[in-house]
Amino acid sequence: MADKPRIGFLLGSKSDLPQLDGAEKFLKEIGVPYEVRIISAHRTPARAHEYAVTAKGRGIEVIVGMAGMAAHLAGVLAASAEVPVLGVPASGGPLQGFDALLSTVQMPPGIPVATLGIGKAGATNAAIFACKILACSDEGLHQQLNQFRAAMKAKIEQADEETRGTR
Ligand code: RP5
Repeated sequence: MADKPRIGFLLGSKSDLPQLDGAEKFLKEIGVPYEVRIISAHRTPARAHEYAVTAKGRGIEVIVGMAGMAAHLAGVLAASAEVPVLGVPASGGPLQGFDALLSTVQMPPGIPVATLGIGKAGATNAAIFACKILACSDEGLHQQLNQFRAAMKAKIEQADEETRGTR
């Protein structure tokens, strides 16, 4: 039986899915179980509310809401969820995600949404940040994140060795 998901990714549309590639790759590599749902604050508001209020009871420790255009998904989830909510403005639409960035990041005081960057990079950082929250009470995951960081450092150092003096 698959492990119970600890992180819930909610996307406002199936068209947002390709922006989740890096986040899923990271979570699979680090071995943290997660789930992905397509739930819209505007098109399926009842589902969004139900997900938010039942998440903690199902073992979800962090929710990531990712949506584009006049995206209010993360804010709507944060309104009723007991667990921390991260927001990722999806890129696309006439304003390329700038609209989603403003509607996600500028929450009125009292209902915070920790907002990451627009699009793929933001989604990947949301996955890493969600793991860092989980790692506050999970020493094994904490060590894995340290290894992830060490591997990134080694990669940049190697690139520097290979490049230095060649240009
Ligand atoms: C948002 O509207 C979605 O998250 C998506 O980024 C955008 C466009 O949705 P589709 O028309 O592609 O379904 O709610």
